[in-house]
Amino acid sequence: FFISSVKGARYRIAAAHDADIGLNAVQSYVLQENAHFVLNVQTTNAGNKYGELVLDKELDREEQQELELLLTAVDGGSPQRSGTVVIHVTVLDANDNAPVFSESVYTANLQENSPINSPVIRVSASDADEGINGEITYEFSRLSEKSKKLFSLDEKTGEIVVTANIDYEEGSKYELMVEAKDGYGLSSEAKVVIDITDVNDNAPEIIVKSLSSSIPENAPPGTEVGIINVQDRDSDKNGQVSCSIQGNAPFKLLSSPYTINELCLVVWHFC
Ligand SMILES: [Ca+2]
Ligand SMILES: [Ca+2]
Ligand SMILES: [Ca+2]
Ligand SMILES: [Ca+2]
Repeated sequence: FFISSVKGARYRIAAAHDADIGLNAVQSYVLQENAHFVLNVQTTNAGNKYGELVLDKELDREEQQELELLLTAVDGGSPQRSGTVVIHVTVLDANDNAPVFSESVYTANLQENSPINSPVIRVSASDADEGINGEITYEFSRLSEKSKKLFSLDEKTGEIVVTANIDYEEGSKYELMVEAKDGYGLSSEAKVVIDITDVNDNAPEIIVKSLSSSIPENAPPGTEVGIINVQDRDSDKNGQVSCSIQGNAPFKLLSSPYTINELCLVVWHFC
């Protein structure tokens, strides 16, 4: 028997042969107690008895791939005679398992400006079914246009690699949803979180916002001469800027009381 079925399914067993007739012929069948099948004995119009195996508790190939049942046919003669057969049952696979990811959330760190094809992370799912029922392919689901340009996913290996320049200043974190599908379309999802690490790839920029073209010679120390805006697109230490005036000029830079990125150029002392 090859079985792939739901509870209540019936499998007819060929009638046992008994050369005798009447009471001396087969009177009953007995099925050895087992976890999945019960026996249902039917009588044909001609009065012959045959057995039916009725699936009482569903089979799971992932739990048990084969089982053996002992069926005994008993006649009504005296002495009573019986014959026993072993019924081998092979359980066929049904696609009853979706792929399962090894993690529900994968996290990866990636340095900005990593070269094209740099590996980011490999996702992996398994499927308990066999053959095409358990064959997994990977793909992105609900991917933003931006992420689509930056990353690709190998549908066979689950490896995510870089496909374009990653700029921390454009985006410091990406969340991608990946899907694992088996051969018949059962699927599951996992999330991949990619944190981009900043690299010091931007020089500070100095913008003179205002500057007095002339200053009276008796201007007192502290007189504001100009406002300078200083910016560095990098983060943390990579974006911290220190400014100084070269040479021996009678000016000083003070941090602006109003804006974090601004400095005031003030008169300090005339020699
Ligand atoms: Ca299965
Ligand atoms: Ca499956
Ligand atoms: Ca940077
Ligand atoms: Ca910088």
